Formats: sequence, structure tokens, C-alpha cells
Amino acid sequence: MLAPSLLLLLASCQNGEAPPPAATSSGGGGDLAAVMAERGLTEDDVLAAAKTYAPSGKLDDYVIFASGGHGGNIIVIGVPSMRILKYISVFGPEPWQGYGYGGLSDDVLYTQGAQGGKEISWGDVHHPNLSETAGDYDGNFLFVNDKANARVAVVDLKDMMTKQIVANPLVMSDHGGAFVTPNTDYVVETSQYAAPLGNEYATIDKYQTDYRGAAVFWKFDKTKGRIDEAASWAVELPPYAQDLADAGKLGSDGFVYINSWDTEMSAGSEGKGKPFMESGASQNDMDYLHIIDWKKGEALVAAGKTKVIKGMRVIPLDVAAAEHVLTFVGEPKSPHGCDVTPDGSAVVVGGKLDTHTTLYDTAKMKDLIAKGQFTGKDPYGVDILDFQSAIRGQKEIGLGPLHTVYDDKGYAYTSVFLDSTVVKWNYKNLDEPTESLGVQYNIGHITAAEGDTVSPDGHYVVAMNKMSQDRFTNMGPLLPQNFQLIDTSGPTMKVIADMPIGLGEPHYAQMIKADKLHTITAYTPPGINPYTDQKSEFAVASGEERIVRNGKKVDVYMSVIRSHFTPDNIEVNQGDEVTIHLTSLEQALDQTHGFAVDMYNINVSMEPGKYEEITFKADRAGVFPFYCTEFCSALHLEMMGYLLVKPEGA
Ligand code: CUK
Ligand code: CUA
Repeated sequence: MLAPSLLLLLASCQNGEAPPPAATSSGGGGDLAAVMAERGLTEDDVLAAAKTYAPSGKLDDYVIFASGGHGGNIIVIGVPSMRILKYISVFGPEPWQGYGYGGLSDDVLYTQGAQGGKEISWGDVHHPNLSETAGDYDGNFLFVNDKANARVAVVDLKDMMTKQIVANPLVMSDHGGAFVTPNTDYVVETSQYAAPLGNEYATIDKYQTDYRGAAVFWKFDKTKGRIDEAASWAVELPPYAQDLADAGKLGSDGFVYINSWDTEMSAGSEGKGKPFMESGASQNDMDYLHIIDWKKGEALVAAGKTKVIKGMRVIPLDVAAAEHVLTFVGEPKSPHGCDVTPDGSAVVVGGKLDTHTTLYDTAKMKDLIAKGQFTGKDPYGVDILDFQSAIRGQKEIGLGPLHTVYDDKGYAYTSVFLDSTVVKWNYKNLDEPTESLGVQYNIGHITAAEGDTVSPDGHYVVAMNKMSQDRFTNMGPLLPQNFQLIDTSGPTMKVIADMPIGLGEPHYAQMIKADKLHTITAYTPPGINPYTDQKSEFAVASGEERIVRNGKKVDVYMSVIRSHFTPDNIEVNQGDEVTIHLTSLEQALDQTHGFAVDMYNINVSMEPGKYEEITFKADRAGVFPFYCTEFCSALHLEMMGYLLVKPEGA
């Protein structure tokens, strides 16, 4: 039975009036107790509902930017309601946003995003990271990596559009990325599977001599909001399968930490009696946490101590080792996760085949490197720190600790894959007992409110579970993942909402306070090219619309406003090259139009004030309606026109 106080609270919340004395009718389908009985809800269920339910029009306190995995997108989710607010297309075409269907976004997706000249239309997004100022999310940009094709994308949060993709010229896959340094001077992308740098060829028996990893420091130009490829550089790494990475902060600012899991340099079997990667890479008791002194690296680059590979300046491995831009310290079995604490004093590393997390002390490591106290070298001449001297301690967590996030009270929350738990522990007092909460099931990453900043907010943690088995109505053999919202504000952790993720396999996510976002509602003045943030020279005002023919080149200057395109008839000859310059003259909130040309695979979204540009060859003759794809007004269906392509020789 529900506590009377809770009933009263719920009743008063629902109608905004003073609670009635006894009976608690909430109107509609009966009273609360009856609904609870009918649906089999417990008091805990109702309390969880009250903590997460968003009445129509009520906004969320936090926003999550979750990776979409090999869906290639970003999923934006409100907290605590766990409502999907938006998808942001990044590495794959998506028609609703008009992304990759003939407009300006084609340049980002297919030209900038090409790898070695090959057009790619998907990506594997793992780690979204928000831009930071002084170690705090500033709400300006979001960076994501593409594990499959070694790319990094820049999303502008003012309009939540992907504005740039940079293709890594050195490595063939990435993983540790796209992490930022505390002032977003650099977006860091580190390799995963080793290969010869710069897309060279070498047989697999040359794995140790010719295969390499790399940590790329993409220079971010905060004024332009773009990565400056020419000002970026890299550090060459041994072929150790680098994994996750994180940037130091406060006292450890200037360092980047990367874990690795194949110091055995097991390069697979190929039927030659060698073990498969999964066991070959698990022989050693210790792999190496990579400690990169990027400020020293930056100075070496400025001093020209680099080689150039495919146009990128690279600090060679021997130089990085000799100058201690790169130093190692051992890390226990099959490491995963690499998460710097909010105070910057430690790095927490999990282990897929371990039961502990290891807490590395960033000040001790810095000190040992400065004093030159090493216990040995790896085969590439990289100095190794003594494990026991470098750590603050280890914490027994459970089977397969992966990732760790933090709250405002000195607690760490570690995802434990094999146990399917979230374990809360005090990283400042390792003697304090842990608290464990079961999640459904097999949690991968975990995220916390403002969790990667120097000042986390606490209250919310989200478990990003790989499996959902019995949680949702069966959707066939491909199941959604399951996000579970956990309330950490009380004496014990509680799961208060489940959310199926039906598009993509999220890895990491970050959660920002909603009021830190500075989103726009329209491009002002009309005619702004979202990729330059400037008014396009080809934008038109009302009355300036026209069609200009120049031999086989046709330029259409078109305006878009409720409920017509001007001009609405475009006559061209088969074989003409046509460019349609579209200007939305709208400024009103939510007055989005679309522009789609039937049979031509052309489809763009025209948000208020936006400029778009579509160039295509009119190679198919015929009569092709074009129309507005958004139901924008009562006369939306009438918002159409014709592209008439006169057949050759007609
Ligand atoms: S990885 Cu996916 S669960 Cu790519 Cu960050 Cu650990
Ligand atoms: Cu414009 Cu429909």
C-alpha cells in the first residue's frame, strides 16, 4: 500500500491544488491506488515514475549525447525523462535531416569524410566528448570518433549539425577519442588496431617492425569551430592495440593517458599454429598504460623534431621514448577504461579479465618521470615506471570492471560487464565498502551528470547496457540496447527508468546541464550557410529569385517560404549542370520546410533562415515534381513545383 504522504504528494502534484483530505481521485481512469493495483505497480515504481515523468511541456534538466555506435549517429536524450530529443547524423546519410542527399552536407560526409579517396557512408561512433573551458563543459561543440574508419567529426551544438569530418591519414582504425584537453586546445584521437602508418603495406610477419599505433593531436580552432588539420600532429606508438584514452586535468593537465591490451603483439593466427588474437593478446600479466606528455610533444613539434607521414607531422617513436613524451607503466589483465578523476589526481583503469580497478596517481607518475626512476624499457626503448610506485591503490570491484565515472561527493561508479552491475566506491577512501546495483544486462559504458568535468553534478548516472533480453517486447533477434537511469541522490542507488535504444549501439555518452546549451531557433539573417556561419553570396531576398543560364550551366536562385518555392518551374535541357541555391526566408520558430526532387535522390532540410545548395547533372529526362517534405502549413501540399528536363534532341 502506498504511504499516505506519497499519495498526497502525487495528488497535489497532479492538479496543482491543495491535496484533498482523504480520497485521492486523480481524475481520468480512476484513482491512483486503483491504477497501481490494476497495473501491479509498487510504491517504488510510482516513486520512480514521479522522479522521471515529464508532464507535457515540462523540460528536462540534463541532456545526454550518446554515441550511436555503428549506426554512425548521435542520439540526444533528455534526463530524467529519458525521451529521445534528436538524432544527429554524423557518418551516414539520413534523409530527415537532409544529410547526404545532394545538399551542402555532401561535402562533409563524402568529400571531407573520404578515406584515402574512398567514399564511406557509415561509421562506428564510440566516444562523444563535449568541448570544455577550464575543464568544464561549455556547451559549444561535440566531438566523436569513428572507430571503423579512423575519423573525427565536429558537431556544432548551436544547430546540432555535423560541420566537419577529418580523416586520420596515419592509422586504419581508432578508439581512444575524441577526448579533449581541458581548454579544447586539442581533440585527441588514438589508434586501436595497429597497421603500417600512412596506409603502407607490410606483411603480417613484419608486425613488430612495421606496424604502429599513433596518438593524433587534432588542433581545434575555437574561433572557427573547426579542427585545423595543418596545425595538428601525432606521436608514433608501438603496435600494442591502444584502447581508451583520457586527458589529464588540473594538476595533471598536459598529460594524456591511454591504455593498451596487446603488448604481446599477437597479430592473429593465419593457421600457422599461433593463438587467435583473443588468447594471444591475453598472455602477459601486464599491458602498458601509456603516459603522454603532450606539452613536451608540442614543443618538440615546434622544434621540428618530426617526420612527415601523409602530410602529418609525427614525433617518431624513438624520439618520443628518449624525450619522455611517451612513458609506460604496467596495467593488469586486459585493461579497459581509462578515466581521470575530477580533481585530476588519479587515473582509474579497469580490466575485462580482472576484478579490480587500479588507481594510478598522476602526481607520483609525473614525479617518477621527472626523477628518471624507471624499472626497465620495452622493446622499443620506452621507459617503464614501477607499478607499485605509480599507483595509489587498487579496489576490488567485481568481475570485469570497465568504465568509471564520478559524482560531486568523491564517489566513483564503475560499470562491471560480466557481473552486470554498477559499483559505487569512494576513490578518496579506498577502505570504504562498495555498493553494488544490478543492471539489465552486461553494462558497457556508464555516464554521469557533468561526469567528465572538474565539477560533476551527481544525482544521475546512466548505465548503458549491451543486452536487454527480457526488458522489452520482443523485437526479433536484433534486440535494442538498454539505458537505465540510476538515481544516486539517495542513500542507495536505484534504477528509476529503462529506455530501449532502437537505433545504434551506444558506447559512450556525456551528460550536460541543459541550460548550458546555446541552441539557436533560426539562422539570422535569412540566407546563412550553416557551414560557414556567414550569409551566402548566393542567398536571395524576396523579389531577387531568378534562373540564370550559361551554356549548359543553369543556376536557380530560389526562395522558400510558406507555402511556395519561387521559382516553382525549372526548365532545363538533359545533360545540363544545375545548381539550385535555396534561401529560407522564414525566421519563425519551427517553420522548417524541406526540398525534395522526385527521382533525383535530392532531399534537403530547410530550417528557418538556412541557405542550401544542390548541384546535380540533369541526366534523366522527364517531368519531376519537387515538393516540401515537412507538413509546414495548411497549404503544405501545394508547396511544390516542377523540374522539367527536356530530352536531348527533342
Ligand atoms: S568501448 Cu564500447 S563499452 Cu569503444 Cu569505450 Cu568500452
Ligand atoms: Cu513547406 Cu511543407
